Amino acid sequence: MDYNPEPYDDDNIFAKILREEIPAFRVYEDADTVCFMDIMPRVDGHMLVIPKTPCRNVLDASPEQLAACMKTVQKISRALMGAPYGADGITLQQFNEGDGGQEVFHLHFHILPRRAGDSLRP
Ligand code: IU
Repeated sequence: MDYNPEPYDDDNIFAKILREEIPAFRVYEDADTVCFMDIMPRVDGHMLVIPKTPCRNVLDASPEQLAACMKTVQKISRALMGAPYGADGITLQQFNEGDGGQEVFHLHFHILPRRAGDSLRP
């Protein structure tokens, strides 16, 4: 089945964060991606990784955008597992389209550092 996404909306909140029109606590940045703290963390240390180029979600992404995001996701996740943060595990989440749970329509990956026995806040 064909996927015919809505056009990318340049006014979405993550596009504004990329343009630094609204603030975000950035923890990492490279040529292709930015990682920043989620404003409504579902666990302590909840972060988001986004591509710098326009992209609605995974369904809409190029292989290069996916590769760049996953490279950053892995880098940050490995760092969180190490000292000093010392997470016990990492949950990754990613949502596509409204019915798939997506609220902000710029591709993003949730990094949720986990502690033994914790649970995700709603
Ligand atoms: P989504 O369901 O994967 O699209 O969730 C969007 C996430 O973006 C959600 O976890 C929000 O807390 C988060 N967020 C943010 O970090 N900063 C913002 O200004 C807004 C949403 I609006």
